[in-house]
This record gives sequence, structure tokens and C-alpha cells, in this order.
Amino acid sequence: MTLKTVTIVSAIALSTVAATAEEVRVYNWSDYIDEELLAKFEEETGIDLIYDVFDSNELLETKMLAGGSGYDVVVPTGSFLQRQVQAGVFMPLDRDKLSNYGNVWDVIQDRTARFDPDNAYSINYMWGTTGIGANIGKVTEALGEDAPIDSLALVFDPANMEKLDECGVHFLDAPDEMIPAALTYLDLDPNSHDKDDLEKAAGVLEAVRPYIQKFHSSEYINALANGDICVAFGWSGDILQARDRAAEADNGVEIAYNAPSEGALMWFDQMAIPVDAPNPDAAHKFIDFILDAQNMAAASNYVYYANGNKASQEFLAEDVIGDPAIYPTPAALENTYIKGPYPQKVQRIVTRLWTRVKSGT
Ligand code: N2P
Repeated sequence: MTLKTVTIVSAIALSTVAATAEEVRVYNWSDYIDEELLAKFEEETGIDLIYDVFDSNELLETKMLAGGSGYDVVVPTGSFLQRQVQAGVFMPLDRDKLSNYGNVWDVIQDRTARFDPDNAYSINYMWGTTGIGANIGKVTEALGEDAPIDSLALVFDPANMEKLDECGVHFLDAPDEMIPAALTYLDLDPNSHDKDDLEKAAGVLEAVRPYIQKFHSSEYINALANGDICVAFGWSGDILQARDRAAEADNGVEIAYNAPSEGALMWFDQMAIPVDAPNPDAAHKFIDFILDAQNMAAASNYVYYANGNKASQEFLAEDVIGDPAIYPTPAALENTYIKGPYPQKVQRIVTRLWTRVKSGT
């Protein structure tokens, strides 16, 4: 009897705890937020925030398609989101729950509508380009003053890569970005689904494979900043973060980011709520918190990526809004391309080619 009472009492105590400790689980890219914002969200809302990170769309997609991820907010790139929306992975956003929705930037909304018609399932978090990070000192030492640091030839011409071998080169482990870059180098359509074109792109990558130290999508930030590698083919803001980390360490490493002059991939990372999210209400609160103009500006000021929030622009640091590597000039925008999703059949070819490239056999 006594035991039973105790059990009942503790069951009540537990349910009280469960009711008060509301939780939201967010799955975002690594190196993509100012962590002070996470604490601020918890303070303002009283919601416990569990914030996990990833560095691969493929990994996120596997979790989304399997279902039951336990996440309330995830941030796939537009081309992947499009496929996932079609697979029924997300719930439509409830704009009535997003008091800051009016802050969004129509220019970006127009572009993301291509992946998510009417932007029904997603809101842009940040966007950027994929390009070349170079340690100026080491690259000039290896290739001379005329080193083509803004050209795909830096990373896809074996003659250059052979000379960079000693100082170290990393490539993204992101087939859906590296294959289009190689196609661009060949002057082929980066959105090509043609099997022969894709084979040719893989050939470009295989030719420089012996000189690639690693395929990885987040380690290059520190590796560049520390001077452990001299070139990374990676994401704009990550390379600018490497530049800053080197400057803070005052280690004499000077990093530059350049979008490839032959054309750069422009991508959009989108906040969305899985259809089986445990706490969709809190998910909307998190998205609304990010949509706040000052919060969004704080995030961009910290990670050096542009965002899809017009109202945030007055709060952006001059070295963010004024840096064409982050907010490209109209002319530079003309020199970007947007990639659509691969249909499953093409994706299988790309995945197979990528495995071949990486294994170097
Ligand atoms: C953040 C990288 C996000 C860009 N570190 C990839 N979409």
C-alpha cells in the first residue's frame, strides 16, 4: 500500500516535470550559429533547446526519409528539401505562429520558391556559394604570384594540384556540389543529368584525386586556419570563419575566399519542420526566434553567411553586408548557378561515381 502511494506520487511528480520542461530539438549544420543565441532562446522562451549538428545533406536526408528522427527543426539545402517535400517528410508551416514572418526577404523567397513552391514548407536560414579557400602565402609559394586562386583550375588542373600536394588540399564530401563544379570546369551544364557528362566530371576529380588529402565537409575550417592545409574547396562562410580564426590566432596565416570565376554554385539552407516532429509548436517558436531581425543579424555576423531576412540587414556588420563574398554584387550573382535535385536514378549514378572518386580506385 505504502509502496503504491509512493509510486503514484512519483508518477505525478514526473509528469509535472515533463509538463514544465518543454523541449525543442534542432538539427542544423555545424559552424552555423552564434551559440549565445541558443542560450538566449532558452532564456526567452523557457524551452529546453537540444541543438545537434551535421555537415552532410545526405546524412540528414537518410534520417528524414527513415522518419522518427526526433527533431523539430532541420535545415536541408533547397535541392534536397525539394525531394524531401515530395516524399512528404515535412509539415506545412503555420504562418500564424510566426510573428516575424514579415521580415523575410522577397528576393530570396523568389529563389527558394523554386525548391518549395509558395515557400509553404520552409524558410531560408542562410545562403552562400561554394568555392575556393586559399592560404595566400602557401599557395603563392607553391604556384607563384599568378596563382589562379579564383579559378576552378586551381583545384581541377592536375599540374596545379601536384604543386599543392605538399601543403595540403581538402575537398567537400558533397557529391551534389563537387560534380557540378567539375562539370562547370569542363564548360558543361552543372545541372546535367547526362550519364556521359557525369562520367567526364568524375574523370576530372579522379585526375586530381592523388593530391586530395581529405574529403570532409567541416574539418577544413580549422585546418585552413591553422595552416595545416593550403586550399579547401568549401563553403563561403566557413572559409571566412577560417580567415577570422587565423587572424584571431595571429599566426601569420592569411586566408581568402573566392567564388570560382567560371561560375559558382549558390545554395539555400532552409528551416523546415518534420511531419513527425514531437513539438511543432516549439519548432515554430524556434523559427520565429531566428526570424527576429536582430537574432538573424547576430547569426550572420558570427558565421559570415548571408541570410534571407530583409529586416536583419540594418543590424548586419559592415564586414558582412559590405563583403561581396557574402552579399555578392549583382554582377557576381549573374555568375552563379542554382542546382536542382537529382532524380533517384541520377542520384544513384552520382553516388556510385563519388564512391569511386573517393576510394581512388
Ligand atoms: C555551415 C555550412 C553550411 C553550408 N558550416 C552548406 N549548405
